[in-house]
Amino acid sequence: MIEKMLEKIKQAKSIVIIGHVTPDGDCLGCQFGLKEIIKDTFNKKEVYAIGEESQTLAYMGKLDTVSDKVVKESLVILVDLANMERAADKRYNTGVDLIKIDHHFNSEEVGSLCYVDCNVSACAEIIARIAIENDLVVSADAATSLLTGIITDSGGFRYTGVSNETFKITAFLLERGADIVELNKKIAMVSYNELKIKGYVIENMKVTDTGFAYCVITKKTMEEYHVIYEEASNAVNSLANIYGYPVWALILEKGSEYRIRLRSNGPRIDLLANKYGGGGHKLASGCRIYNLKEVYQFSADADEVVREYKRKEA
Ligand SMILES: [Mn+2]
Repeated sequence: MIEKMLEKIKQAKSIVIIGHVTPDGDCLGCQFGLKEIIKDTFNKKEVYAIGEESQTLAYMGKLDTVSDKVVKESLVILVDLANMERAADKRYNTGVDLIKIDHHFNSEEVGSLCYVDCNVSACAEIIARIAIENDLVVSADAATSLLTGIITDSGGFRYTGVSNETFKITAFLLERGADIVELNKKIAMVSYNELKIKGYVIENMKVTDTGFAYCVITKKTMEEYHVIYEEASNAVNSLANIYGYPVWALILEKGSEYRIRLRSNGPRIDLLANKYGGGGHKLASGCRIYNLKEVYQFSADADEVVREYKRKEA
């Protein structure tokens, strides 16, 4: 499959790389990293990374803007994108050909080639592995982008999916010039307002009887704390690792709905997310509800997941 993929890349007149909406470090890391690798390996190939920017990850670079005509003439590569409704550019289907590289559980199968490996910590790990195995050119910038993906998606080498392979790949990226100390510094930086909203989350968290911890952040609260949606949503892990509360979530108002960022260090919660029209990984998923009344039902369902888990554990 990888050989075919590289052949398609080689043959393509131009390439457009698309990730998901509200991009994280892995999404943008894959977009910038893959773009750089293709440009450096296949001389003079036109490669564009398009989609949504992230204010908090702006140090990674600027995305491109392309006309409909360019997309139509291009091979489109999707990265770190499980469900097509989350595609950061809706023109993904208008290209000459479509391929996909992803690491999400329940990743939608699309395109003429769809390479999904859910055993890795980050999509960036797959791209780095392809580069290593096929002797593609990986510059220091590309290595930095891919390592950003690995570090952010693995929570600093702490989450499921981290393996000896992850460290071998990381060693390779360091050899190629990625500066892990600098990178960790950048990733760890928070704004004053971001820290304050974390305080709000801890102060205003609710818990259910059995062990689900959550906090609702409305648009009004975001305004009061002068944070944008991304900054507020980064506070999800302020509720992580509390004894007795293996499942936690942030419920954030966005537009006319509420996005739920659901996390676990025990029971799998992707099925719960599925029930609410979302999905993701076994221990990190997302879904949405449409009004605050639904919070009661959602927390009751999450509580039930924890109850079942604790019953089995006992
Ligand atoms: Mn990812």
